[in-house]
Amino acid sequence: MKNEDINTQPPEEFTGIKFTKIPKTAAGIKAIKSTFNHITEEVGLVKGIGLLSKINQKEGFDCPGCAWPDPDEKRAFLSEYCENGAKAIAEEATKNRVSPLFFATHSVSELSKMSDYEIGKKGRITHPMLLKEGSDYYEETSWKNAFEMISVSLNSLPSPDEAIFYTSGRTSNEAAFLYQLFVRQFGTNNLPDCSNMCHESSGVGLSETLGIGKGSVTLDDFNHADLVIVMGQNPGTNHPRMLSALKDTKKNGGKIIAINPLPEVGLMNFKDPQNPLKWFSGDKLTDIFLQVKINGDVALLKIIMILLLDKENKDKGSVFDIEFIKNKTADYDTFIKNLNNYSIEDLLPQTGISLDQIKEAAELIANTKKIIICWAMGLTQHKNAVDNIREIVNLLLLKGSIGKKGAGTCPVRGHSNVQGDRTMGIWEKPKDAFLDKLEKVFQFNAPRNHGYDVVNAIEAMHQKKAKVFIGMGGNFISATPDTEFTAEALQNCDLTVQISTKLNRSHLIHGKKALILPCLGRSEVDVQKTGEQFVSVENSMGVVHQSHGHLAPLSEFLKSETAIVAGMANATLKKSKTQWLEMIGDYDTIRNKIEETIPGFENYNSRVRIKGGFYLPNNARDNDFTPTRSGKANFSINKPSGITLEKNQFLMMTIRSHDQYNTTIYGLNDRYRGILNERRVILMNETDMAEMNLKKLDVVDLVSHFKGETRTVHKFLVIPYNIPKQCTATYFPETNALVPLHNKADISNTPASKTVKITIHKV
Ligand SMILES: Nc1nc2c(c(=O)[nH]1)N[C@H]1C(S)=C(S)[C@@H](COP(=O)(O)OP(=O)(O)OC[C@H]3O[C@@H](n4cnc5c(=O)[nH]c(N)nc54)[C@H](O)[C@@H]3O)O[C@H]1N2
Ligand SMILES: Nc1nc2c(c(=O)[nH]1)N[C@H]1C(S)=C(S)[C@@H](COP(=O)(O)OP(=O)(O)OC[C@H]3O[C@@H](n4cnc5c(=O)[nH]c(N)nc54)[C@H](O)[C@@H]3O)O[C@H]1N2
Ligand SMILES: [Mo]
Repeated sequence: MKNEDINTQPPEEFTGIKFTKIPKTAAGIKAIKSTFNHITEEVGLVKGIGLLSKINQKEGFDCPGCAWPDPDEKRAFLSEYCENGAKAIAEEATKNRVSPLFFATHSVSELSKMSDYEIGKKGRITHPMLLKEGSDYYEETSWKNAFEMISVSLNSLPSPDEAIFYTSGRTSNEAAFLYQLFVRQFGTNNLPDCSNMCHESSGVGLSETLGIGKGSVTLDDFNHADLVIVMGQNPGTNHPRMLSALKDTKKNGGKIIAINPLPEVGLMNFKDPQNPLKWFSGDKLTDIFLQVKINGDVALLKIIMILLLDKENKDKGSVFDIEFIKNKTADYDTFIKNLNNYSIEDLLPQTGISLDQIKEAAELIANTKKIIICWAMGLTQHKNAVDNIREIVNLLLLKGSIGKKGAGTCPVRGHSNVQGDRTMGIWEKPKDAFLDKLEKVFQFNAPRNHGYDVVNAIEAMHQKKAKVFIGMGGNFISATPDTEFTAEALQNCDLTVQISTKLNRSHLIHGKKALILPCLGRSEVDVQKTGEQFVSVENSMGVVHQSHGHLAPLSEFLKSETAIVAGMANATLKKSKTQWLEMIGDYDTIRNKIEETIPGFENYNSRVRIKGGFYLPNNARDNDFTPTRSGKANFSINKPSGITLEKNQFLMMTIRSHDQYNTTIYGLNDRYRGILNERRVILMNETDMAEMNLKKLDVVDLVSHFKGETRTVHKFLVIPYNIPKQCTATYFPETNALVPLHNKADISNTPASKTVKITIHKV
């Protein structure tokens, strides 16, 4: 089989677009209907209801949908799920199977011609599978064989740094801890993870300014906030349970400001699906909507802070928290001096918002004391993404809105254990203190050189500096930028290994040899030597808690991720002093080692058994900023994006539809944006369309422009939409091929998937 026979991207075919009225509110009855449709179709109704009743219950399993926390206290039956969480569960508990017979009758090249939606619907993988060199068909193999092949490939590399070990963010603490231990005993820090493409910019910006790369708020803070600002986030689709927290803020008299290029339905209004009395009326959520241009956030925040400073200068102490600034922060004067260099007139055009509206928001901010700022990918995936985050911190510091009840930072994480994986040491840039401890507990010499992150890993494989790729979950080819380049990188490898639940495109874009290692999902029972095990995860607010599967595993050939790591390590590391196979007999022994290694996990095994789990230490929450360089919370100097567009150029953001989980496409509808049964669309401003002579449903090609290079994707339908001028939106992964690998954030190296310069060409 030749690489030319393989499709690296979804087919350029339309699926039959339909439109529906954009709803005024999110959730409500339609969400419940959609939940039950997905559950019934994939799982069957009776089993499906049983499953829903276990999601996010204290004795149940952690929803793989997102990292939004569960209430510490009350959790009613069937309460802690949402439409999209239920879809995530339905995907995992699906009746459909990808068996050895399926692989014998479907070649890799044939499967690659399908859309991601079709590939995903094929279902769960049941057996370990091997693709031999030159073959177009995966064949069944044994676990022993698979582990042996991995061992031989890894051990024949001239240097351990020629292997790459990716992690997606669903992996449990126990599996992640063993995985990084295996990789470091093997001898490398090449541990890129999905976080590199996600909240890396938040981690970098927050660590520098506040001394911790995680958010500071707890769920209860939403009950006490005067104001919640939601920036660059679409919670109605991606974190639906967050809407309940926003509703609580409103109930207690707080206000909400939304900052987004799109008037996302879930942010504007909400019907609580768990409160039938509100199914019809709904709650208004957003009080002030600032429809910012893509990447206009630093300019907007600067205008707000200039207005606040004006007011403060007229009446000292009326707006800023002077005590807090004096006692707890550093570099205030430098910050103010720099702010004075900017003029509202220069900044305003970059925001696309009227000054009156910004004044209204500034007035609200001036008059409130307890502010929470929430954000997600709309801020982290830009060239100046770290500036975005630090500028948010500046605003919070001026207001003293950190380290107190009802106030603080809230980067809303994506994958359900992405934060926990980092805590466990899945990081290409580990701190020395962590490695020192690891060496002591496990008696080996840990590698000290920093490893590859996602972007550098792709580069290394492309340059043939890395030859083995192992993916612990995720879908590397479809999640990463620059699809064609990344495909070449993966195809350069000698061996690619994917540890997966479901079939995806990364099984089809492979190295010379490839393995698929099928693993248990969250919802399934995990039995080891000492009996049934549970795992633990950390949510977006630093609560560590149990996750306990209930369903019978779908095939006797599945292994838990933890057991797969132990199997790989045991086969590969001949001289390891770690008792890999014994450790997985009882996950308590792994947790004991985590406790020995990582601060904050004292009495892990007993505290994780307390219903609801326990909070990890968080210095920013405790109003303690000593871990920073200055020992205080740091003001910082940040710049507006400064992006310039030539005539007929547009900025494109690649976003999620309502019916997808990252690269897993649940369905073809984006109900909250009124677009049904089609993903190959580009949302455009109507005036821009008129100037370009484009009409609704015109077919266009999209060309991205970066440092003289161009990249093209074909056949997209133009949709007029309420979006600022010169801004456009498309769905990922269909347009990832347009995102240049080197179009990335400063410092955090996160692909700038929300600021892609494009031109639009009618075909
Ligand atoms: N159902 C479902 N849930 C999910 C996921 C999923 O795919 N499906 N993915 C999970 C993961 S891994 C993550 S990281 C999160 C992602 O959650 P989100 O970050 O909400 O996801 P995106 O669709 O990327 O949405 C980005 C939002 O930012 C806005 N935006 C884009 N550019 C800018 C900008 O320059 N400024 C501002 N202010 N706004 C901007 C967009 O209009 C959009 O509303 O969700 C998690 N939860
Ligand atoms: N253009 C563009 N690109 C983006 C983004 C964007 O906004 N725009 N967002 C980025 C973000 S925020 C993220 S987080 C990444 C996501 O990147 P990834 O995490 O790599 O991608 P996912 O689509 O979440 O991975 C889905 C696959 O994970 C496997 N899987 C599911 N559950 C499990 C499990 O329990 N165990 C194991 N071992 N495997 C499992 C299934 O086989 C499934 O096919 O994508 C990034 N890419
Ligand atoms: Mo993410």
